[in-house]
Amino acid sequence: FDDCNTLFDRQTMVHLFEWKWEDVAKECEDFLQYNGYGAVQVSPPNEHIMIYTNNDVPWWVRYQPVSYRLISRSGTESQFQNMVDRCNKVGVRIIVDSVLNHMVGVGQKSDDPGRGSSGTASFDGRDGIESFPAVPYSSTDFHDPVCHGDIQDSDYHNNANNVRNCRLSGLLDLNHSSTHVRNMVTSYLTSLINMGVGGFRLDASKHMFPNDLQYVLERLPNLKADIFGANQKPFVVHEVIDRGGEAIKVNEYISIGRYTNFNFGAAVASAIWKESDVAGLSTLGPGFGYGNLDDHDILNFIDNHDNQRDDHPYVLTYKNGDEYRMGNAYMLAWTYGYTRVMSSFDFKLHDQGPPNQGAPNYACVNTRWPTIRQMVQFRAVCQGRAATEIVTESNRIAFAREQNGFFAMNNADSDWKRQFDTTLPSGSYCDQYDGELQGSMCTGQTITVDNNGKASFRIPARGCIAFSVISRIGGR
Ligand code: LAG
Repeated sequence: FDDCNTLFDRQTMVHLFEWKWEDVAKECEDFLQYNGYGAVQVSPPNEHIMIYTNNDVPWWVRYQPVSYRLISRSGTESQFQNMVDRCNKVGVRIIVDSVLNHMVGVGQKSDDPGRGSSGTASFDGRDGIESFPAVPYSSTDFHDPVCHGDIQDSDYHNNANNVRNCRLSGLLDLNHSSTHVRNMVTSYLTSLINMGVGGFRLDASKHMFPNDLQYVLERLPNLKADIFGANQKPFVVHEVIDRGGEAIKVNEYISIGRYTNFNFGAAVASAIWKESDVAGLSTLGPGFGYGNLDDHDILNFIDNHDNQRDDHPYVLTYKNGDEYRMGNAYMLAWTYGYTRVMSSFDFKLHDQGPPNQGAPNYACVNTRWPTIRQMVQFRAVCQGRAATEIVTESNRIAFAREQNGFFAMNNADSDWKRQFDTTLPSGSYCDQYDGELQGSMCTGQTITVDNNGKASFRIPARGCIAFSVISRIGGR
C-alpha cells in the first residue's frame, strides 16, 4: 500500500480541500497534468451531516458521515465518476479522504444535530438508537459496550485502547472488529476502487486498531488494470499524528501503508523561524529526530487542513506568506518522501466553510502560487536524483540534484554570494523560485553554469533560488 501509483514524472499530490468534483476534473485537465502533479486528495465524497450556523456550513461537516452514498457538498455520484475518469485520462490519480472511524457527533454541542435528514438519508444518532439505515448501521455496530464516552486527554499518553474504542470528540465510534462493520467499509472502499480511484487517505487511523484496518485493506481488490496495470494495490496513507510521547506510534501502521509525517512540517517551520538552523535540514530524512521513518513509509507536507487552523500553528501556513513559499520550496526540492501541497480557501475563523457553501469562488481561489507550481515541476524533473554537493553555512543550505537541478535557501539576514558546484550541464538557467522561464525570456535572475558545472551567484537574504534542466534558457 506504499506505492503512490502515480506517473514517474508526477511526484506531488495536491489536497484540493473542499473543491467540487466538476472543478477538480477541470483542474486535472487544465493545470495539474501539465505541472508535475501526480494525484489529488479530495474531500470525503460520502453523505455527511449538514449544519447551518450564521448562514454558513462548517468545513468539518464532511467528517461526520451519515452513509457511504456518494453525495456530498462536492457533488453527486455521477459527478464523482466523471471526475475520476477525466483525471485518470490525463494521468492524475484520485486519492479519497475516507472517514471510517465514526459516524456523526452526538451530545457535544447544542448545534449537534445527532439525527435528522441529510440530503437523501435519514439517521438518528441518539443513544441506544444509533441508526443509519442507508448503510445500514445500528446500535450494535458501535463501541458503546467497551466505551460509552469520549477519549480523555490523558488517554493519548497512556491508554491506546481508549483512544481506539472511545469517541473522538463525541463522534459515534464504529467497532471495526465486527464482521458487519468490516463488510460495510470494505464494500465502500471496493466501490471506490471499481470507479477508478488510486488510493485512500484514511482519516483518524490512530483511532482504529491496525489489525482491523489490515483485515479490510487485505480484502480490497486490485486497482483497475486498464488504468494502473495488473496487480496494483491501492495507495494508503494513514492519518496518524505522532509527534512523540504518545501511547500510539506510527510504526504500528507502516506495514499497511504510509503515514502522515507531521514532524516534517514542524522541523521546516522551526528552521525557517530560526528556532533551529536551516543548515540542519540537510539531514532531514530517515532517522532525523523522532518518527522520521523511511522514504516509502511517509507522506510529507508543510501544513494540512487541521493544523493550518490551529490558534497558533506550529507549522507554516499560507498566512505566513513568503515563509510559506520558502517552506514548500524546500520540501519540494529536497529528496525525502512523497510530498503533498495544500490548496485551500482563505479563512478567518476555524469553523468557516468554503466560499459559496462549497462552490469555491474562483475569483478568490484562482491565486495559485507560481513558486509552488514551478517547484512541483522541479521535483518531477529531479525524481530519482540524489541530493549532492550539499553546502551549509549558518542559516543557509544549498544542494544539487545530480545533474538535474540546484536549490539554495538563504535564511540569514544578509545576501549569500559564492561559487557553487551545481552539477548541471553548462549554460544559462532561469531562477524558478522568484522568476520563470517564458519562452526564451527569464523573468528572474539568470545563472550561468560553466563547463565544470560551477556557477557564482547571489541568493537574497531570507530567500531561495532554484533552477533545473527545465529552466535552461534555450532548452535542455
Ligand atoms: C481527522 N483526522 O483524524 C480530521 O483530519 C479532522 O479534520 C476531523 O475533525 C477529525 N479527524 C474527525 O474526523 C474535524 C474538526 C472537528 C469536528 C470534526 C467532526 O476538526 O472540529 O468536530 O471534524 O465534524 C465537530 C465540532 C466538535 C464536536 C464534533 C461532534 O467541532 O466540537 O464535538 O463535531 O459533534
